[in-house]
Amino acid sequence: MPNSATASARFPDGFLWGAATAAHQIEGSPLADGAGPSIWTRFAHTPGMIVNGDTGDIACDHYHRWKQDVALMRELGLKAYRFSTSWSRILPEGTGRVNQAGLDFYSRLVDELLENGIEPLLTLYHWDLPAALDDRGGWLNRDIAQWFAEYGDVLYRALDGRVKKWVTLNEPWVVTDGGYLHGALAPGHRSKYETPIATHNLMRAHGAAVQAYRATGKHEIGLVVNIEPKYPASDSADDAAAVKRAHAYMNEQYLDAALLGRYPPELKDIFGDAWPQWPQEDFDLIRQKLDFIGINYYTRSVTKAAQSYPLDAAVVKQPLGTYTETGWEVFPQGLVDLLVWAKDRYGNIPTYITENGAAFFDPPVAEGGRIRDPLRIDYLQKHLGAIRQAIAAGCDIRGYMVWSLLDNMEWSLGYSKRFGIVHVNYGTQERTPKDSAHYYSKIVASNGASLGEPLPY
Ligand code: GBH
Repeated sequence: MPNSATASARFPDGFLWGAATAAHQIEGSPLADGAGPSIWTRFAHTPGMIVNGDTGDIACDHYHRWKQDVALMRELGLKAYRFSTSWSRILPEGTGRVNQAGLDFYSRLVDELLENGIEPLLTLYHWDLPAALDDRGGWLNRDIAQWFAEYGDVLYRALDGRVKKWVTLNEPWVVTDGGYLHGALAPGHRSKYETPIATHNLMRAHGAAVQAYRATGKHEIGLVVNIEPKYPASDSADDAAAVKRAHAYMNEQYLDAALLGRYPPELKDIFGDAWPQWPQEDFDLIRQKLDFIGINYYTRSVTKAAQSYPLDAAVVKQPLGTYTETGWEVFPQGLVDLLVWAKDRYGNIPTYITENGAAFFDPPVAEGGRIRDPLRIDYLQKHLGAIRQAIAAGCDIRGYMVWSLLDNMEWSLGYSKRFGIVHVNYGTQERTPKDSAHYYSKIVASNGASLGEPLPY
């Protein structure tokens, strides 16, 4: 497609510009006001699991500073805010008794957002499973589909109407790959046998929560997945096969289940005797009509065949590539490729980019409170350009949420990596918008028109 066509293409009217966070990464006070512990509270307090022994006990203290954080979003002109609710604040045992104080916290937050003209997007599950449910098998217990639907129902009844965009799960791939296969994330298991079971129960829970939403909710619900396009390291048949496996495992597995009612056949080759046969009625539960999908995009991977457990594939570092502080390659074209792929495979379902962003080392706060983060600005500019290209190619993209509003608790990397467009001083809890926040703010105000302007460096 000619560059002139993409350069003149505009973002659609009403494009939803926002920022994203997740409960455990910013709130702190995980046990306040009657909340039960989650697997992340437990994991972070298990020695050796998090870099520097960090925990989410204080994080960004958003649990107390939510009002000022909403004021900050308003100053930046954000039109939307994607956040997640903590299941064990609302249902301390995961099921049964509702903790009203936990529910009230989110109800106040939603009211404050609406009063400031910011649309809430609520994610039910961003990885912080109630510890009480983990004690009953967690994602390995088939009953979790009902537990999750019950939790969703409590929130739908309390907030639907005020919240009009709901997300069931954030990145089920990360939940199982990190939590059940490689063990770097809570609950820290390492089992090829458990992984497909956890995946399947996540997808059944997703389906059950959508079903419950249709019974009471009147607005929109969808699923958020992380997608990383896979490109072959060479033109060998072995590398092509490795790409197919990696792509099926990470990218097709969840959307195929949710939207097509099946898993890609490569999964059987990957998991071998650990791959179960599932009854057809499970897929009838999993496959529900969705109002939208959310895609989180950070990077691509160039993939080669290699001995690895259980994928037999490895990522090849690119000698001329640019990498962020988490070691992920900056590759905006991958976002165009994946959005076009998703449109063609799943039928152009309304799509939000629900996360995109990068960790870079930021210099200390300079005089005048300025934080120069040119690499993050460059990252945002290139990825927003990619989205504009995908829109020009016919993809139905409705909005963009930068990851993240605030520097925050980067899971097992603790506070060592900063993804925020707003800097957080963890000693004082002072928030300072970085240059990227001011840059993004202009983009939001101009509905993307300022993207064509020269960068402020
Ligand atoms: C998201 O997941 C999470 O939703 C969010 O909570 C988190 O803070 C944010 O990203 C930043 O990490 O090593 O080159 O093979 C990110 C999903 C999946 C993206 C694994 C990077 C590995 C790339 N990630 N992927 S590579």
